[in-house]
Amino acid sequence: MFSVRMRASRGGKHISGAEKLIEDHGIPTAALSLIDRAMFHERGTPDFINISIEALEKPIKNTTSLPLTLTNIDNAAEGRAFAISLLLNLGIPLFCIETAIAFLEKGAAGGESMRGAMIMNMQGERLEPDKYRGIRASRMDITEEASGELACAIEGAGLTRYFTHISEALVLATKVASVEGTIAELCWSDDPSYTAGYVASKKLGYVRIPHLKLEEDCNGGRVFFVNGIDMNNYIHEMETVPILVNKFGGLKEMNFSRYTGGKI
Ligand code: PML
Ligand code: MG
Repeated sequence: MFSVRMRASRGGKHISGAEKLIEDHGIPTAALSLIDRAMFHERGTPDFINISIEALEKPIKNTTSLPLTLTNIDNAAEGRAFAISLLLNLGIPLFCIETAIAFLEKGAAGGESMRGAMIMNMQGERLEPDKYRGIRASRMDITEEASGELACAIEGAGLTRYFTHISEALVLATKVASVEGTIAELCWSDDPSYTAGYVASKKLGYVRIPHLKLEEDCNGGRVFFVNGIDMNNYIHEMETVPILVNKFGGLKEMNFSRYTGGKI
């Protein structure tokens, strides 16, 4: 198995990144499709594209994805309030949540979106060694079979056009939640036309929130809330231990009443 990874930037600023785990015969197709993604991205045309192709040295862990919960929240204010309530429920102090949200809002890489993620402890401190790059969860993918299960499930919910975003985010969140010391992840997209994000954790699964920011906003990203980690081990596992989602963890839907904000 090989890891094929792409990252694209312009003037040093992050545009996009994506990756696959693939057998050797699939490398050319995978690399071409990643170059295509890099070239035609709504965040801009890159002046730098890096493609890395590496044989995996470590054994691949097979895993079931986090269960996917869909919510019908239809505006960013309610989306943020719901995300905060989920994170509080997971025991993360409000101060940390608000600090993390403020960074994501203004661009955690000194006013720009980060390539990777912030790591935040329960004191609201950012622990990632490189505050510009962040930590990039890496070396992960989903099998054709699990991908088919996910596609079927979200088709029923009318979300097929968002398949790539959802699938890649679900795989990444599954890996992040599996690493010892992760309490939760909060993410919303940095693509200006894509307002969705999620709160994910081992305990609650992947809770998709269709609106966590306003359209046209280019700032977004990820924060991993952690407790009691050994930083070197944490980063090592997040960035290098390969994980393959070979089963979809199932779909739930959560409906909110538009008028009360309460769950119905
Ligand atoms: C991204 O693609 O930039 C992150 C997307 C997060 C939300 C994915 C979804 O569930 O729609
Ligand atoms: Mg993006």
